[in-house]
Parts: sequence; C-alpha cells; structure tokens
Amino acid sequence: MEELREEEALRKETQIAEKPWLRNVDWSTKLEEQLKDKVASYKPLSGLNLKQAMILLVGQVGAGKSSYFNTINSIFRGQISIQANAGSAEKSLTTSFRKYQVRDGYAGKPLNFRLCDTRGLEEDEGLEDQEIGYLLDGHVPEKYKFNPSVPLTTDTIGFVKIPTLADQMHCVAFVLDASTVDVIPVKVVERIKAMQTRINQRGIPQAVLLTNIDRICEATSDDVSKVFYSAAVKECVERVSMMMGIPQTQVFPVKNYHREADLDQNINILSLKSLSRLLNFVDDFLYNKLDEVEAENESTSKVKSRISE
Ligand SMILES: Nc1nc2c(ncn2[C@@H]2O[C@H](COP(=O)(O)OP(=O)(O)O)[C@@H](O)[C@H]2O)c(=O)[nH]1
Ligand SMILES: [Mg+2]
Repeated sequence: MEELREEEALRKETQIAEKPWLRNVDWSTKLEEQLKDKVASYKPLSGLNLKQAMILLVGQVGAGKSSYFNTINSIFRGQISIQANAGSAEKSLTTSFRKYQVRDGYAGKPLNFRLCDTRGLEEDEGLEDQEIGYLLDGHVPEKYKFNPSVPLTTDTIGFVKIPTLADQMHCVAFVLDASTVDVIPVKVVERIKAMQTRINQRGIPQAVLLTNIDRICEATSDDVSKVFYSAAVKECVERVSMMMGIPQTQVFPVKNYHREADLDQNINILSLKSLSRLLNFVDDFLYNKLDEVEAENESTSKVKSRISE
C-alpha cells in the first residue's frame, strides 16, 4: 500500500515540470472577467455586414464537441448547463448539424458567434468529401441529419442554394480527445487530412481543441491551472501538432465540464482562452474576405466608370 502511494507521488511529481512549457497565465478572477468580457463583446470585423462568427467543431463521436459548447454556455449562463446532448446516448448514426448560440446571462442576447456541432470523422460513417465542402461553404441547413447511406446533394430538402458569408464557416476547430490521440485509426487520420485539404483551399483558419486533458494528467485533473506544467499535456500537444500539421500554438488543451456541479474559475479561464483565440482566427479570415470584397468593388467601379466614359 505504502509502496503504491510512493509510486503515485512520484508519478505526480514527474508529471509536473518546474517551468511551464507554455507561458503560464494568471489564473485570477480578473483574467476570467477580462476573457469573459472579450468574448461577450466580440463583434465580427466590420464592413462585411456579418452578425455572427461561425466556428465549426468537428470530431469523432465522443470527442467532446457537445461538451465544449456546454462548457462555454455554462460560463455565460453562470451555472452548469447541459443544453447540448452530451454523452453516450447520442452515439447514433444520425446526428444533426447544429449551430448553437450562447446567450449572455439568463435569457440574455445571443453572443456574436455560433458553435456549429457536427460529427463526421468516424471510421465508417464519416462525411463524404462533397459533404464537407457543402458544410464549409454554408449549404447545409440547420438541424440537417447527416446520413451515411444518403449523402447530401443539391436536391436535398433545405439545401442552401446560395449561401452568404453568414452561412459559411469562418474557422474550423478539430475536437480531439487527448486520451485517445495515440490510437486514432489510420482511416480517421486520412479523413482529417482530406478535410484539411478542403479547409486550406478555402483559406479557412484551423485549430485543435484537445479535450479530456484531465484524463491524461492527474495533477491537471485535480487543478486545471497545472496544465502548462504538465509533461503529459505538453507531449500530447506536440504529437497532435505533428499529426495534424498544425502549429503547437494552435492546439488548445481544454477540460470540459462533464460531471461538475459548479463552475470552476480555472476551467472557465482555459475554455475562454481557447474560444477567444478561435474568434481571433475568425477575424484573420474575415480580413482576407474584406480585402477580396474591396478589390471586387474597386474593379466593378472601374468597369462602371469606363462604361460611362
Ligand atoms: N473527463 C472528461 N470528460 C469529458 C470531457 N469532454 C467530454 N467528456 C465526456 O465525454 C463524453 C462525450 O462527450 P460529448 O461532448 O458528448 O462528445 P461529442 O460526441 O463530440 O459531442 C461525455 O460523457 C462527456 O461527459 C473532458 O474534457 N473531460
Ligand atoms: Mg455531440
């Protein structure tokens, strides 16, 4: 027994480095408030007439997509919320495409972003390449049930024929379960790569939300503020970054609420930080859009003035 306890103590010690592997944050109420304000007051880049940023969460069933939305939603509700179905009950083949809104406070106004939740990386029932394109370009109607045996086509009821910028995805966050990244099936990695090609073609920024970090590091599980000292989390971030070809600074370790009864300041800080980074990425994408729109306007006005000459 004693031996076991010593072993446990040693394990915990080696898990936690003396220096943080990433610049540590100030786990304070002040930072929590700042991040909350930043997210709550977020407005997409002006000049494009866009009300809400669209962030697509994509990952295998059970990766923690619904729980990530629930976590963010809980923070703004001020209490644990389970609005999106999370857990094994949802492990059905047909899972709807949802564009979740987060409200500021109880019955408050919706914030200016949506977290879009879809499956699509399953080994056998993933999305077709074509469907991924449709999803990114905003052709897929809200609540559409992806069905592996009947792919979405332009004839599908509700298919958004002419999507606007508001229907499109402005950032993609791959949601990966940290406790299973080393056993991701080859087929799933292939799907991710194929999807990344489509995302890159459109110049959409991408990131990774690395969930379940509490399950790979006991110290972090006890106290989320240990995350940037955790050797296991560091290693996992490195591995994912390599596998996905995404810089480590775009891999965000998070811990979702899953069985907590109350909010936790550190969990909130880590989640809000990841979300605020995703919103920055949305703006990077929108800046490019704005350049395109302005260039287009310029060339049409040139054509117009030439015609009137
Ligand atoms: N320990 C732990 N469990 C999590 C975390 N995120 C999600 N879960 C649990 O993992 C299961 C699947 O999560 P869910 O959000 O439904 O995954 P989805 O299929 O991607 O929407 C649920 O039972 C969650 O409670 C996390 O960060 N830590
Ligand atoms: Mg889900």
